Amino acid sequence: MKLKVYADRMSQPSRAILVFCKVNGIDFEEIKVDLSKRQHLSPEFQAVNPLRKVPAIVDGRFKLFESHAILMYLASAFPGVADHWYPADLSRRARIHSVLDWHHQNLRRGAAAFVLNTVLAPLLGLPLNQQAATEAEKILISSLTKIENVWLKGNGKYLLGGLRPSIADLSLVCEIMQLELLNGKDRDRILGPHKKVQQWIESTRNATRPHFDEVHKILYKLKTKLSEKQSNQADSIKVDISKGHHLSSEFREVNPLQKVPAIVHGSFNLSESHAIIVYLNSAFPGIADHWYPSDIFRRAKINSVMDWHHSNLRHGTVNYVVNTVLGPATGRPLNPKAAAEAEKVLFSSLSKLEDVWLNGEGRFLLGGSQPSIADLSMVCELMQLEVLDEKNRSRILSPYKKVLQWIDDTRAATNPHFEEMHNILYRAKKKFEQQRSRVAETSTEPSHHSKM
Ligand SMILES: N[C@@H](CCC(=O)N[C@@H](CS)C(=O)NCC(=O)O)C(=O)O
Repeated sequence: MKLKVYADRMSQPSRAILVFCKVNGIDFEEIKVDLSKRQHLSPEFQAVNPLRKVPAIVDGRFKLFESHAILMYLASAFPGVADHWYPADLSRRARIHSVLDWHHQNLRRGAAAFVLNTVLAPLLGLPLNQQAATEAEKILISSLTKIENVWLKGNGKYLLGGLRPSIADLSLVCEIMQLELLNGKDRDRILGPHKKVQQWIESTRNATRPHFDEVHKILYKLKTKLSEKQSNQADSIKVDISKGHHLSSEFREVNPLQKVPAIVHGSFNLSESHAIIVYLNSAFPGIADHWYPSDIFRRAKINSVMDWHHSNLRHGTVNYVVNTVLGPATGRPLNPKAAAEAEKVLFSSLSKLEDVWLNGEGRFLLGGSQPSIADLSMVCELMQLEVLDEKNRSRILSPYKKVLQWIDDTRAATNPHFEEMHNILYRAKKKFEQQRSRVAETSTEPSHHSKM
């Protein structure tokens, strides 16, 4: 009966076993145990490996798990495996055991935990853990340093000065290969200083080609997928208006109008938030249709609300908040007359929202059951009313029940990102509240200079 190898090619020790069998011409059947589908937890697989981990083998009636033990067994049980893989010489064999034992708690522990907590966790439905990643990075770098300075010391191409690879080279290199999944910056920081390690990876890959690359294909594919995802991610660059950063010559290169937001996508620059959101919708695949529907009529209605927004809701809200609270923070005095004008515009805009665009059954503007870019833009505008004192905010918003519900619905549909992005506003709200209560306290204290 053929040897059965139970493996998932996403697993480093599984890949080491598969490469070993292929390089040594061992006749085997690969049985995929898909970890992402939790097949390792099935009763069938549990009968093979009660620890429910891959890799595992069944050779006739003999079952075995733990990749290092499997490599030793295969090297001993199958004729035709060259001696360099697992030398008969007692002391060389013992040194190989020594590296393999060390590997579990060091290189493997560091590499697996680092990749899990910087890249893989979200794909497995787990949260990324920055603290675990930092810990793992220390173990990983210290392990690579040991490999470089202890086992790759000397002129040999492989561990322990070997001229040809052993099972220890294969196991450790397969472990390191998962670093391919990291972003370029992390990978360079971690592997860059270890020149001998880099050379050794190349030598091991070359010695086991084409099987090495074939078995690692799954990793290269995932790497491409992840780097496409990374290149779709936006870097947010802070332009601090309170420090006048928007007036700097660097930022003028990005947006000659000296306003935020602005984007740079490759060699393309764009300003004006509505134009930016419309562009992002078309330039990035995978954005759900409800944000900016492809239906020409729904799209036109969304454009119509967003055009109206500039001179109405935005105009009213921004001028009201600047002239009642925010002005001094950006070097502008409060202007009660401008505030009164703005308040009229704001009230009239809120009435229009309530009676025209939120009129009907839908939770969002224009009767939508899911938010569009118009909902997002306008709710974000209204959020700045948070910095008003609570009585004033409630005076302005509470007559508009549908508007209040719509703000909550848009927040819920975009959380946790909505809250994360508005944290700065909540902090400012607290600061202004404290300021107000300090002013209130001093104004109620009896004056010591009173002439009573
Ligand atoms: N020390 C074991 C490690 C095996 C192991 O951790 N396998 C992982 C895949 S890389 C696994 O099966 N994980 C499934 C789980 O833990 O639920 C070996 O070298 O074979």
